[in-house]
Amino acid sequence: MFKRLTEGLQRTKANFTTKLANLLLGKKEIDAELLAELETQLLLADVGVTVTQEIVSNLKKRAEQREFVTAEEVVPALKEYLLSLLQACSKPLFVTKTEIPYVILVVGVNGSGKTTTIGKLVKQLQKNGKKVMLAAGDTFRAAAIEQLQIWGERNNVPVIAQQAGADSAAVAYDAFSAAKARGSDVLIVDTAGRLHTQSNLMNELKKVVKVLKKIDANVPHEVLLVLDAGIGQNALNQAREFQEAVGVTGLVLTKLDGTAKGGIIFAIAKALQLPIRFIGVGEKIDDLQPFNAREFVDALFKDEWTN
Ligand SMILES: Nc1nc2c(ncn2[C@@H]2O[C@H](COP(=O)(O)OP(=O)(O)O)[C@@H](O)[C@H]2O)c(=O)[nH]1
Ligand SMILES: [Mg+2]
Repeated sequence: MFKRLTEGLQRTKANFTTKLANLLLGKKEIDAELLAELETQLLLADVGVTVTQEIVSNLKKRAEQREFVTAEEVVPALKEYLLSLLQACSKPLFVTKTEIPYVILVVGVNGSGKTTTIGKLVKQLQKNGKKVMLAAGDTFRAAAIEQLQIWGERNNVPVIAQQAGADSAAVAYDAFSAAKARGSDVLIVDTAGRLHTQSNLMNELKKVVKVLKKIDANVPHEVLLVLDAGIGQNALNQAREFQEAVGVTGLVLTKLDGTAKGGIIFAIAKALQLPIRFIGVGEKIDDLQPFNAREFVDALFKDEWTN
């Protein structure tokens, strides 16, 4: 798992940790030039303006107080700061035994990795002995329904679906009733990521939530927003929109393997303050990993910094 994580983070490592290591290691003085360079590199790694400014001004102050003399001494402090940012968001998804079925609504824009994440998640839940059911709530295209059905067959779990163009709230309602009737432990509802307009999409998602709440006010127990790490700062705007429409309770950050912009995770942690439940570091089933802040930071800094 840790090996997959380090491999998956290669590009981000090259764009982030390797460059920072080159900048900070060796007996260099901490001066304005070095701090300016550090600022640039953090921004280029998509860590975001807020986090970058906070880091740089904090380090500057500590350098002025002579807490650090050489640039190398900054390294542990930087790692510590990044870790603390992520630790605040390191809360694994906990599927309760009392809420049956435990309902997970999966949202996110088209192509972010919702359906694939669901497929991988099913496998993990099954490993933990859970009986899972899926709902094909992305009714926008027939291919989207089929894609979920293929994952259902692969994992041998039932998929509640209607034809393309059907009302996704009706699919979710049917699926919830079916999951109750058949004693499923977990129901995962897939949704569309694109409709004719963005406001149509948000209205559809709101309707899905409203209809589910008619049966049980506590449902969905988890609204999982899937974000493609490769889109950089746009992820923040997307998250805010979904947050406003349906109240996101957890995040999945996918495609960290395909991007050098993995530093976005720090911007996301700082700006959204939402639990990061899983990260995607590849297309294989084990490439969806429960998020662990310390492991993530260790993987990112592995071989670059031994401190
Ligand atoms: N490399 C990589 N590809 C991923 C990851 N997660 C999803 N994908 C790919 O992203 C594409 C879109 O995924 P899909 O689940 O269909 O997105 P959806 O439209 O949100 O349901 C597919 O080709 C997936 O295989 C990941 O973590 N890493
Ligand atoms: Mg999909």
